[in-house]
Amino acid sequence: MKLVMAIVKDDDSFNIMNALNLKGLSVTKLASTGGFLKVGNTTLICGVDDEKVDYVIDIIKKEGHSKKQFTNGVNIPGDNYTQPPIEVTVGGATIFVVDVDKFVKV
Ligand code: 2BA
Repeated sequence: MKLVMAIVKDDDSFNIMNALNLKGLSVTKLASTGGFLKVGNTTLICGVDDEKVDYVIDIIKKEGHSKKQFTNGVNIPGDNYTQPPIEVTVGGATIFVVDVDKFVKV
């Protein structure tokens, strides 16, 4: 068994969860925050049999869209300099697949 952990945009999380649920797959949504932009994003965790991992990734790929976003200007402490905003491309999704040693429901 594998745990698919996908960091997605908040805007895409509803559609991704719906698509997974419609295919009979369970998913849990965690509120998370990106370290670079320091804005909210969503981490979805989905435990699946090994042979379904690519299927899950395909669903996330289909429902997750990338978007361009600007960073906030950052004040550097002790410095009169504010780092100017830069444009970055966020998503569609950042996905980690990890081995599950044990899966129990009691
Ligand atoms: P953030 O850390 O807020 O990053 C948002 C976007 O900013 C990133 O999009 C990337 O385009 C850019 N970015 C991130 N770090 C950067 C840096 N040091 N210098 C320049 N640009 C940078 P994505 O790559 O699509 O990542 C979206 C979110 O996925 C990230 O939000 C973070 O929450 C998560 N993430 C991405 N890679 C990760 C990793 N290796 N480990 C853990 N979380 C990750």
